[in-house]
Amino acid sequence: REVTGLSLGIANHADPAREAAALLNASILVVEDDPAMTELIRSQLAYQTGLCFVTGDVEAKQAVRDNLWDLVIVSLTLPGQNGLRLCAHLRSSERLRQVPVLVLSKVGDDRSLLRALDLGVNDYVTKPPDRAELQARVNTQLRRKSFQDRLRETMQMSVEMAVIDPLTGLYNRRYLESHLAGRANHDGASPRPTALMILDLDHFKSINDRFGHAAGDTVLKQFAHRIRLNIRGVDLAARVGGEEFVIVLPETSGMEAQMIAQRLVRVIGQEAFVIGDGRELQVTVSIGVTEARPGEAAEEVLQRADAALYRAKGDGRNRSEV
Ligand code: GH3
Ligand code: MG
Ligand code: MG
Ligand code: MG
Repeated sequence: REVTGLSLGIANHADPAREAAALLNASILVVEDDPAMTELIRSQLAYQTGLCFVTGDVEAKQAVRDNLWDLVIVSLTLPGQNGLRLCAHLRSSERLRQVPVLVLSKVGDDRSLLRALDLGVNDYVTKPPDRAELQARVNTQLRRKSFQDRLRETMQMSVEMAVIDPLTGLYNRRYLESHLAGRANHDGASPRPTALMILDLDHFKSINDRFGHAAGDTVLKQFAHRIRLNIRGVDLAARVGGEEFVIVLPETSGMEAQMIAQRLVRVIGQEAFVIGDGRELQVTVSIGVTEARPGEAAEEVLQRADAALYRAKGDGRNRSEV
């Protein structure tokens, strides 16, 4: 197997069944207005399960808007310049550029073909297509598309792995730090303050000691879930340590954040956590809240929140302090 630097990560995820399916169950849009040519292509690509035919550029534009195709085959002999115009449309957005385009060109019409290639279409076949050639060119495009889809997924996965805590699905400490560093530059932009809170589960060590580490992990997951359900979409929640979390609340004062934190304390403490086998367990959290001052370094803000958390612990836990 060929292993290049780029394909290394993807090669690990290579899946022959997926490969084969990509070549046979592709969604292919054919834009052709000549009925005889349509029938010929239909028979030559009969082994493909996802063929769809339209006769004009208007239907084609709608089809590519509504679906992400694996391949679009465009006849350059549509009336007027509609074939070329469609090719231009298919290269006009980031989303559409993911879809390979194969054009069917008339023998002798080199002008249209050159313009299509110039627009960025991926390949061409002259009409009437030769069965083996059409199949080979279609397969080549589908194989490349499948590889690129896999590459995109892999890259997206590694980006996520770099910033997401796998246990809870919340952001990790690294992401929080870069977010806070970036936020400092925007401070002057908003007249409203930003609040920050640190949450630390109470006596979490004893949960592990009594019920085991797996139960502790279950609690952490459910805790994160409850937190996420009770904050806004614009708030950023991160797991920054074993049982320590930070929430950044844009456009929120320290007073408002304190009310939110008190609600979170209730949301965690009110209802028991289920840790498997129907066992239930009471969990509480302590929270330190602070308001970020304009231009203040993230480190100072975190330290002030941590001091408030320390007081909340000292005052008996299961509470929030500013
Ligand atoms: P306090 O109320 O003062 O915060 O008490 P605590 O027991 O929560 O504090 P401490 O910091 O002493 O203990 C935290 C415990 O969290 C220790 C460690 O075993 C546990 N822990 C850290 N990371 C994980 C994890 O990923 N999973 C589980 N299950 N436990 C973890
Ligand atoms: Mg702790
Ligand atoms: Mg602790
Ligand atoms: Mg703790």
